[in-house]
Amino acid sequence: MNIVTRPLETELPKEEEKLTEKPPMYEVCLLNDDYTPMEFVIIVLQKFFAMKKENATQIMLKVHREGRAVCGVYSKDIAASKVSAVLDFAKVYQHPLQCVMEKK
Ligand code: TYC
Repeated sequence: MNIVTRPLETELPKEEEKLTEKPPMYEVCLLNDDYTPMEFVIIVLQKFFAMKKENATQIMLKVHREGRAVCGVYSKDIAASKVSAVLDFAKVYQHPLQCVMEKK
């Protein structure tokens, strides 16, 4: 529908909505497993999610007890690079640590 035939009041607000829509954000989560050492997970949280040791310990324990926890919320690109960095780091040390991103 072009600008001449388009009904003014029905179409215009939708177009404006699109312009003001915020980009989606993604949660980056760590998943529990039985083999990755707790101390290694704490290091990951400090190194890649800028957590202090006390907070990193709490998040690690949440993952350990509940199966997963959110480590941070980022734009799509930053979330994807956090996931890759964590998985690469775990691979180097041969730990099976899993990290995923999920649209909020
Ligand atoms: N469950 C692991 C252990 O008992 C610790 C662990 C915590 C592993 C968090 C992964 O994301 C994780 N050694």
